[in-house]
Amino acid sequence: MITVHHLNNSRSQRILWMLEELELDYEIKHYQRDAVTNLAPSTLKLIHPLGKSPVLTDGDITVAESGAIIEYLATTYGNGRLLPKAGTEAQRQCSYWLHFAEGSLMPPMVAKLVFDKVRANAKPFFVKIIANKIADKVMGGYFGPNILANMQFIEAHLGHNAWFAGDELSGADFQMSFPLEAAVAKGAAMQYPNIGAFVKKVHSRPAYKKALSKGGQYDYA
Ligand SMILES: N[C@@H](CCC(=O)N[C@@H](CS)C(=O)NCC(=O)O)C(=O)O
Repeated sequence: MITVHHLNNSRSQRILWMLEELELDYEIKHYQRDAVTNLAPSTLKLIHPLGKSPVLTDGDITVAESGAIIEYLATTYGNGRLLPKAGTEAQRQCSYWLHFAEGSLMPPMVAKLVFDKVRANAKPFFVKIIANKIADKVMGGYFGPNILANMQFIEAHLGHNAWFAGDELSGADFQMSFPLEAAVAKGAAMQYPNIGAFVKKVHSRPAYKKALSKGGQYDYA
């Protein structure tokens, strides 16, 4: 039996969506973030040493990392669905975006989240001034321009592609859904209409809705 070790409000939601698209039987083991630290409970480390979600177990097999889980599910249960044929342009695109989501897009987004928290929590007043100056310098000099370039690049790609790998839904779309949902939840659809339309299209799919009803708390849908 496939089990998804699922943390509330997390990247794990995209795995539930994929499982629903594949119409597979699976169970969900729910884990709750700590209310103060937002971290996963230490029990998740019993499943995988890093204690991050998603993690999937399938009999004796344990798979961590969203991209690896998506590839595992598509190659094991996809019957040719959700991973384009090897050697095609669609396959190269699918592979590119599968890696891009966690390799290029998420790191500056997470850095922004951390700096926003530093700004919000720095006390007393003079520490806040210094914290803001450091955050402005790092965000303005590095992470900010990277986020902008990434978002403009994705927006242009979605301007002439229905899905990330071309005409068909693929593993790349599950992987890209989480960062784009997070961006849209913060208002990105105004500036990036193609990204807004992509997230809306994802949210309208019956499989996505089913996954959402099973996954519990998820603030980005
Ligand atoms: N690159 C990993 C990232 C996994 C990850 O950081 N997951 C977050 C949830 S979105 C998590 O488990 N956070 C809780 C923690 O770090 O304790 C993936 O895509 O699976």
